[in-house]
Amino acid sequence: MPTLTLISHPLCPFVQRAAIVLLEKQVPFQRINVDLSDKPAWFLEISPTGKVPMLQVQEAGGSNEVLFESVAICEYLQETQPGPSLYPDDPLARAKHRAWIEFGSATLAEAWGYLNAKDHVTANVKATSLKDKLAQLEKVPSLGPYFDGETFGMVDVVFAPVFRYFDVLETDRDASLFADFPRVNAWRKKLRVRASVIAAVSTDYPALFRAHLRRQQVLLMEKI
Ligand SMILES: N[C@@H](CCC(=O)N[C@@H](CS)C(=O)NCC(=O)O)C(=O)O
Repeated sequence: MPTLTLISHPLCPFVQRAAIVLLEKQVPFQRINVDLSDKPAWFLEISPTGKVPMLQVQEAGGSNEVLFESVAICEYLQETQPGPSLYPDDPLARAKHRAWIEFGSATLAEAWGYLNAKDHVTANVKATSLKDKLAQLEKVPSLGPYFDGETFGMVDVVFAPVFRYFDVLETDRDASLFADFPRVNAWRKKLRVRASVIAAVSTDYPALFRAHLRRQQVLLMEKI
């Protein structure tokens, strides 16, 4: 088995995807955090995008490869590591899951825009877009307790870091975002107690996330 090193940042939701997959599959790995505000030369040397996550794959024979892009990393782990499959076997179902993963990335972007809004107009626009996404999820027949019923899978992996933001804040304003979507809300609560989801971030994640929002002087700062 190769030695795996996840090149990370403590707050990055894309890093969390790879960490959750590694933890679900119980694969040993090391983690190295990179200061994204002052990227080290070694990181810029190996990263085509200058972004985390990256996964360093060191084979016992000496070869050393580096992967970038969270979805590519998750798919590599899914295909190479033992442990429970995070995709359905049926190709049609699998394709649907991949489409919802893309939807998860769009939902993450709306959530991030909402949380980082510095004025009421932007916050309201982003809240509306986010609620549109939650409304679509609410209609998914398989939803509950996980995205695909009883089986935890890659769509859950992608949504867990999105929901984590709101779990940390839990302000009245954010609770109201989920109020009209009881099935999504129950899903969110199921994901936040999953061992791999909990272990994907450090225990100081809530403090680091709040500090980030304060530094950005976001509108929500009044609430945290
Ligand atoms: N599409 C990429 C997105 C990764 C990404 O945006 N990572 C952020 C941190 S959450 C980053 O490294 N940003 C540094 C930069 O853009 O300079 C993926 O899925 O891996």
